[in-house]
Amino acid sequence: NETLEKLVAAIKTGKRKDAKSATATALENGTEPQLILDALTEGMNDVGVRFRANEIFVPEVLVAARAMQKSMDLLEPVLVASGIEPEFSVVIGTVQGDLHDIGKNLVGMMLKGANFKVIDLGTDVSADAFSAAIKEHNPNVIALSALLTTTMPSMEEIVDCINAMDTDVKVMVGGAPVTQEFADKIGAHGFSTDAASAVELAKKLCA
Ligand code: B1M
Repeated sequence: NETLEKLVAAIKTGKRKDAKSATATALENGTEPQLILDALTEGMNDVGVRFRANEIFVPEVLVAARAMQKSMDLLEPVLVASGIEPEFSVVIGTVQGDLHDIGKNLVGMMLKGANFKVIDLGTDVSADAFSAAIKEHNPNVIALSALLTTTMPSMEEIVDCINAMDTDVKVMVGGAPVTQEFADKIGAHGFSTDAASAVELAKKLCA
């Protein structure tokens, strides 16, 4: 699909306008939102590989992330357009010390697409902020994202704090360095490797 190839290229090179117009064209052509998401992930994965190989640096990664956000701005309403009142709610955030939000945003979007109410606390979210959000919103699920090995301890601290509260809320965790083994060790209720399986997991935790 030529449009999706253009989208992948726009993400790789951080071209915001191209990312936006390719996304708009793909949507007009009736492309499955999942295929558009796959193109975004492919572009961003390539950026990750080149960043690791020291071929590109933080500024290039940032423009790629912004191009991806432009595309996601158009994609989100399409995913959310189900119009049915959400039955379950999720509070999502990237853990304290961690500013990576692309994966978290994808998970949030997919959850909205699956008709969850999503309360997004953003990045660098403390245990206190999560516990305040539990009291305020009484969600079914808390979803924690971490992309740095150095912020995995924050994830553990937040899970400890939530598990010490008088609540039935279920905690799910994810992000590139997180494993099932780590999730089990810190007492999380679930782990998933990607945004699509995060939706399946959230459904299972709410059942
Ligand atoms: Co950073 N960064 N970064 N970075 N960055 C990584 C993560 C890194 C692996 C790159 C590398 O060096 N190889 C490395 C971490 C090393 C480690 O800890 N082992 C790293 C580093 C070191 C850093 C800095 C420390 C760099 C520096 O300043 N020296 C710094 C830290 C800042 C901070 O957070 N305090 C930093 C900064 C940045 C940018 C700001 C430049 C930018 C973030 C922009 C943004 O998010 N708004 C950035 C980016 C973009 C990356 C890479 C290139 C891409 C991450 C990404 O968005 N991937 C990344 C290298 C890589 O992963 N290839 C890297 C795409 C995204 C769709 O995937 O987030 O994995 P991901 O999400 C997936 C799954 O993991 C899962 O579903 C998603 C979709 O399938 N998932 C969940 C995620 N959360 C989930 C939650 C769930 C379930 C599933 O349930 C709750």
